[in-house]
Amino acid sequence: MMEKTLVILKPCTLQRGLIGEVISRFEQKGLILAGMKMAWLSDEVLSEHYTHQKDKPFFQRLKDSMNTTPVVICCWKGVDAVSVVRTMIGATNGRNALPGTIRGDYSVSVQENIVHASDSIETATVELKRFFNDDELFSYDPVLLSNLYANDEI
Ligand code: IDP
Ligand code: MG
Repeated sequence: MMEKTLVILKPCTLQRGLIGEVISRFEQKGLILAGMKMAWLSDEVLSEHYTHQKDKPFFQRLKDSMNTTPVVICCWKGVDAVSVVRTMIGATNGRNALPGTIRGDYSVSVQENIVHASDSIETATVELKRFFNDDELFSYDPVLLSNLYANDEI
């Protein structure tokens, strides 16, 4: 199924000059860029975004790290995009993430792990609403669609 998923390029990625590298990985895979912006996330938004971690000892430190700089927020589209992106980013802890994955190639940390990506279709829907207004997500004809997918895949 054609899906949209949310990716946040974290402050560590901005500071290390890896924004272009990471965006290139998704582009080269064949994912379709449906939205992109820069934003400085507030503690309130981060509390909502990381609510599943609110009882963890690292919760405040994680939020603080996420608002040391602005972040780059993307919406990527594709068949099974949610699971494709999760597979591409690798395990949460960069030290365990396999080489070839984004975290495996660029991170040695569990917290400073380059990207956030939605972990399910339901989460993606909620997270895209959290970070994008309707008019900030774009639908257009990717000219190479027939080179990315067979007819029966889309
Ligand atoms: P995910 O980003 O792979 O989906 P989650 O379990 O949803 O992982 O955790 C959200 C974020 O919280 C991680 O990306 C990471 O930055 C941070 N995090 C998770 N576990 C730890 C930890 O044990 N220590 C510090 N930060 C953590
Ligand atoms: Mg998660």
